[in-house]
Amino acid sequence: MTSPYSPGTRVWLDDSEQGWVPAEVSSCTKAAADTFTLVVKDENGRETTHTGAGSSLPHLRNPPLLESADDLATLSHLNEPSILHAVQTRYASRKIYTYSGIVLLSVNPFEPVPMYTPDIVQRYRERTKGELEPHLFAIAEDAYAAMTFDGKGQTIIVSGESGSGKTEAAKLVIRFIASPKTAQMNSDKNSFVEGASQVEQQIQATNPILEAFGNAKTTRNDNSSRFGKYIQASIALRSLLWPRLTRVLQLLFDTNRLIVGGRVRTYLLERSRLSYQAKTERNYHIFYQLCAGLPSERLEELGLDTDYSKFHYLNQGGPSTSELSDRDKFLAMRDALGVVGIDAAQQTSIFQLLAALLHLGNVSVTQTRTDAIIEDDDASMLRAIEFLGVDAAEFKRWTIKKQITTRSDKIATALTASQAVGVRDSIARFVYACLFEWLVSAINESLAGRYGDAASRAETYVGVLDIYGFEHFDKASAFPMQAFQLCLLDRLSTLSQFNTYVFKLAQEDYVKEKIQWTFIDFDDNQPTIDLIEGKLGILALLDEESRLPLGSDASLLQKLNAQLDKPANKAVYKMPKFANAAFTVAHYALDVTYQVDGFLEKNRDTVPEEQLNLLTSSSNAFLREVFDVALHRGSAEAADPPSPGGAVSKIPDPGRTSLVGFTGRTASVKKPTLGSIFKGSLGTLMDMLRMTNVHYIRCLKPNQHKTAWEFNSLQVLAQLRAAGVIETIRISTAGYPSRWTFEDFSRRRYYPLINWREGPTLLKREQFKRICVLVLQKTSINKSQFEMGETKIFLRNGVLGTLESARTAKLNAIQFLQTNARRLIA
Ligand code: AOV
Ligand code: MG
Repeated sequence: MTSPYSPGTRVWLDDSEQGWVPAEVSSCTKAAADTFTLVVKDENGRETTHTGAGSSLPHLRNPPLLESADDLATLSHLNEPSILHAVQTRYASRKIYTYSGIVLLSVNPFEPVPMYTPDIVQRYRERTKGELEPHLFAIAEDAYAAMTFDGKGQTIIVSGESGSGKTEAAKLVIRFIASPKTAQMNSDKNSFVEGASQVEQQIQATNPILEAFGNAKTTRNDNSSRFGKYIQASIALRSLLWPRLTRVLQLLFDTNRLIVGGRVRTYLLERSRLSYQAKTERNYHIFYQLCAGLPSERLEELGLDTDYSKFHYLNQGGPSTSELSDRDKFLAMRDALGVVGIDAAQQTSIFQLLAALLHLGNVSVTQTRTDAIIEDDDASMLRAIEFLGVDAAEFKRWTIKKQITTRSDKIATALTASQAVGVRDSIARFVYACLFEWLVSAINESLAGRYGDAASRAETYVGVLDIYGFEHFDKASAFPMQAFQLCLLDRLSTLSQFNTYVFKLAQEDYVKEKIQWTFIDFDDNQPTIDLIEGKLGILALLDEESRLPLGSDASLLQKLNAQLDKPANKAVYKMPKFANAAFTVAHYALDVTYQVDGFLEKNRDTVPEEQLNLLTSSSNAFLREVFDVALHRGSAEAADPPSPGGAVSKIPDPGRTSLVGFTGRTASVKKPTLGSIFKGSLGTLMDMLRMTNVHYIRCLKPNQHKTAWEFNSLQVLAQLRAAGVIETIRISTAGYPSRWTFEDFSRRRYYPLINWREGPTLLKREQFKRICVLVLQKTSINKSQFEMGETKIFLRNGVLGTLESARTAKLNAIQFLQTNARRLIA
């Protein structure tokens, strides 16, 4: 075996600070069969010696031509340092987007970049992905084109850790899709697009609303999404009669991007934030917006104050240091409410309900030796119950007492102060979660679209999935949000469709070019999925334990260990050595240790029955409507327009499970736990993803301090690994990562490598294919390393690097000859 190394070969050396540093081989000797000794000099002239075989030797560095390639899949040497280097070099020259096969990598710039202006939107319209610089608009256009072509629904999945830019990316994609084809777009990203149709405006209006109610400042992101969302824009294909012909016509004339409606799904809003915020974090933006944005007379009516530190639910994180302008956001949010048809009266009711929650949080609970006490004239309680429309005595009673039903009797027993505070907070969380559901439902009603001539249209859609990024690892939010995100990643990595999709594009080309091709197998993540979602998996055991009257976190852990800590699960389930109330799950992205304390309570997260009855029979008509919609979400869905049949009309509904926690008021209905809601929404989401074509945007966070243009290599590397970027490229490059047309390969690049006498004649006769063969022969490239198609040449990973070095050597030699010849003549 010959060595890929020789003096001058460019390589990467491990470095504890930067990951890797560039270096060059100064000598290479054979130590034994397949084993070589390399002397390598790094950038700073430091020399090191390495002996080994294969991958234990330093990674090869790509030729300069490829080092900052648009698409990492075209890298000749596909190794971690080369991938990291490409992303980093591009970022340093202000290129935040890089393709990685079918995935778009996006590195957060942490400052506004002039990349989303109306003219850039227009530029990416109707262009294919490779034509222009990598951009998320190209991914959106790609999805749009695929949808127009085969009528199939499309999903763009945006993933990445907290603060990496998912929500911004999702917004931009939606803006690209829901903006008029030619009209001027307003470059101010927070205002609506001029010339946009009503439905386009409504789709865009969902953002300021959902962000106000579902985003909050966390330590990692000033505008962190605390819920998952899937927004889809429904697009009409013209006629059902001749769908194929219509599609062709549409491709030809693409006269209208006719958005006829939209739909929003949300997943698992973080409820704990309503009553508890960690240091430096905030509650949901809407509360601060309200305090900053309402006119003073309205504030007074609601008992609110611009100084929100008076409210327990707003002051636990300490003084707010958010730079977000709450007042401006409030105005934009209110306009957006108007756009989706939530009128002034409803807005007033919403604000009153929010004020009620803040007062509720200030209800003071004290304790006698045994019992919890709330004073009858507690001003906060009086305000809260006034706005909630419930009876003071009843409310008070069921906050400080608990009803126990025995076989013959109902007995009220006293709660402790901390238990009573627990009840108080559970009410606030419950009402807020219902209000959020109501908003989503109101938005969907307005987005349901105008189906005047529905019969003549087939409908399909482009959707964007934006979930919360994981955090490292705040106990308060670890369950269930974190688990949901990680499980979704687990599922995505296994989703067979994803894998086939990776290959699909490559495969199409192979078939077209008549290349031999067999499928490759790869590891999947099924063991982790079974561990969590299986019949006797973590969620099932958690649910079982939650339903036992005497269930506890400790007994849950015992059950988990008894059931899951066995040899078959060795790789995915672990009992940590030192933490004793915890268990560890090997997720796709990383191992996570879950602390069990509070698990059961979080999973149950329910309001006492008596309080629920009180609330649902409130004298506040708006609140009753909120419960009605939230608790019977299924019925709100029934208002959807009928789908007009045909292959594209079966849009599964990932949101049908009510996420609030109750499916009905009748006692016979089992109250779903968070765990089962979680499992349900994950399942329906996956079903939907399976039915669509999936496109991926992976966001990367270049540093933890949100500093513009600062790139921390080790942190980015960790994210690339966790996201499986390298694995994905490996799979997608297992075939032939480089493909060139015969002409590009021969005339444009490697023509210098063949015999100088033969070249010109062949070029003249346009024998490009013949030149390709000659180049490969000349450079002794093994037959297994390439494949000749009908019009293209396909190269295995690594071949391009060899060719590039040979070409450089040849050009240097020619230059040397020329210089010397000139000298001789002179
Ligand atoms: P996330 O959605 O991934 O976090 P965001 O999309 O909220 O992250 O981005 C965080 C912040 O990064 C934004 O508020 C912007 O300041 C900045 N940012 C992101 N993308 C861009 C961009 N393309 N151009 C300029 N600035 C950008 V979380 O929701 O916390 O997981 O749960
Ligand atoms: Mg977000």
